[in-house]
Amino acid sequence: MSQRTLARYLTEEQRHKGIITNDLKLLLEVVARACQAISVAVGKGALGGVLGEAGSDNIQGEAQKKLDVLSNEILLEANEWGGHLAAMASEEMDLPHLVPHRFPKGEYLLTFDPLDGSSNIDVNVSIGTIFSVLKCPDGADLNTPQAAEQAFLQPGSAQVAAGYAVYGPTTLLVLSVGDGVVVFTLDREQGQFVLTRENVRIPAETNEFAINMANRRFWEAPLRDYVDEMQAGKSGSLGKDYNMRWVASMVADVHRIMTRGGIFMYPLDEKLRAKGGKLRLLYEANPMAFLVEQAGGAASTGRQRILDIVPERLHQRVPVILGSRQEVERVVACHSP
Ligand code: AHM
Ligand code: MG
Repeated sequence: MSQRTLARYLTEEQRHKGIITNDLKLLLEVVARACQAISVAVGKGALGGVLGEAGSDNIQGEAQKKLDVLSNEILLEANEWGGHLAAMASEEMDLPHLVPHRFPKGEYLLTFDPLDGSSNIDVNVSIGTIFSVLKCPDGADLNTPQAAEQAFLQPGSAQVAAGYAVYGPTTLLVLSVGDGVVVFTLDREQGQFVLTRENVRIPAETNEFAINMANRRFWEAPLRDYVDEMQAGKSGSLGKDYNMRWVASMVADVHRIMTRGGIFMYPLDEKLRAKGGKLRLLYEANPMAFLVEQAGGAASTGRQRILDIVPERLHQRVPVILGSRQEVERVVACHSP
């Protein structure tokens, strides 16, 4: 049988299941092309002059890397002319980016973290792009970037598609249009994404956890209790040993969980209390929670299902605990009074 490319997968989803519209198909193909372009830039590294600091800060007060800025520009330019979008929002921009008047407007909203895992760019460790697609509400005010922010403030359960690209030894695109999770591998010679895994399922049980242990002294007591139990291993109440991994690129840590299970945690801690968490709801937590649930896993703040949160701000942050269902349920149980 011939290879199933991304274009073919999307066409078949549309034809047989009627899940996606023409515009959504176009949008996802354009996002995938942008990820290919980012993958090329990432692959050139020092030879392409793309490593190092950009010399600017984003809205979150984080120093931007050259690749953060370049990836953001690639996604904006690729998506603004196609007529499928009403507006875009990104980790790297204070306010939404409106589709310029010279182009037609469509019915979708796109949010993205153009280059996730920025601290790993210069050390040649896997990084990625995370994106989420929402429907633009009828009658939304898109006259100014400030007014447009309101249209994005929808719970993650309203996402119509979400995905991430991982720029690692291979470039992968992991996607859900609400019909399970599929994985495409970039065929660099042919320049297209080819379906290499279908019906991704996250095992319900695991013995692997991912958390930045350096923050342990700042965690809340329930989280500390939960991690202590895992560290006690065979000699503790769980009766099994656990292993720990922390790449510090959410895309890579989540992809490991998509491949062999595990639990990923960026919890609330004393340092982060005023901000609400480290990871951003609209373009990190929500798309990853959508994908993880579509693969049979769970995603919670510890106290609430992530996809149920009604956002109050574009760059809102949340605690994130996601992965193998049984482990996430145990963390939630630790947080219950
Ligand atoms: P970024 O989007 O600016 O790269 O930040 C998000 C990243 C996640 O990919 C990762 O899980 C986390 O920050 C790592 O944080 P830390 O360096 O505190 O371990
Ligand atoms: Mg990020």
